[in-house]
Amino acid sequence: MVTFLPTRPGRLADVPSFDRAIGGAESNVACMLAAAGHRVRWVSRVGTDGFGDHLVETVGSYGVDVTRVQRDPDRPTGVYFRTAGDRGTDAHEVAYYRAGSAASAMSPATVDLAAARAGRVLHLSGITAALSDGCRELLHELTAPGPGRPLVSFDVNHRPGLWRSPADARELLELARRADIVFVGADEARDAWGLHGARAIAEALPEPALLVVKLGRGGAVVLDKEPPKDAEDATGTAVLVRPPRVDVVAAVGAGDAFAAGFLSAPLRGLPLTARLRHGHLWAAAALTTPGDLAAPPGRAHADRLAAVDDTAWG
Ligand code: KDG
Repeated sequence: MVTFLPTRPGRLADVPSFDRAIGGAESNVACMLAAAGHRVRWVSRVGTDGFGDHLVETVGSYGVDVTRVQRDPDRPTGVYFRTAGDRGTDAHEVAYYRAGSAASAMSPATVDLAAARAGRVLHLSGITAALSDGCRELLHELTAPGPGRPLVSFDVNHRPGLWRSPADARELLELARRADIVFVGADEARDAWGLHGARAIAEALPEPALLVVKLGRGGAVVLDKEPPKDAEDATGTAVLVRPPRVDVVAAVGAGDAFAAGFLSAPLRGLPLTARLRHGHLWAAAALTTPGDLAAPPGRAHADRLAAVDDTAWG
């Protein structure tokens, strides 16, 4: 999706001009993982308009395989405008122009399912499920159990502005239950599902092997239901890591960056604590950037920071 970032703070009604950038939860994750050296494919649908060209070219310039991005001659590329939140808060206004967008025409019938399933990890977002009935069916298809299914990573990404009814939050819960790795903010679990705290979320989501609950400035906790594979995490099925302190410029995109950092670490065989630390470090890069998408920290630098002893991590 093309994102329009405000050139100055203030209400949407007052901001006079916007700068074009790119956003979109899955493409943000894809770009960061590719920038960090992983092989990544983005499967999506954009218009044949200039915004579609811009997206394909920009996402591709990060090293993401965009050859399976479809171009829809009849529907426009989705766009959204947002305001800048007050520094240090996530309060901002959003105006979506994506009803009837090219991406909303994705469905099990239009998407190349084999291309989507080809990687080791398939990362999906609840935002896509909210775009149309076809998109919702697509996510059900991709999360359905069956032979050849890659590891499914699902970021709940509850966006009340996109859903048509509050009951749609149930849909997110159902999709999350079918995933192997789930990312959810404690605040969105409270708002969408009325669940308070990591324990309640874990009880409502017993199926995923890995459940990552983000607690804002309190850090993130990962609940691992698989048997421990390494000495560091051998004693616990729950690991909490607090984030480093940063001066927040804009919080949008931090969740995607966290997911990308967390996913990057197991692809390199790193243990749970390191996964959370990488998630926080990548999120810090996004938190200190005005746009939705940030460059991930360099691998050597991130590894050095992730390896410092526990006291430095709160
Ligand atoms: O997580 C960041 C995304 O929310 C942002 O880039 C845009 O995908 C987006 C959305 O629909 O809010």
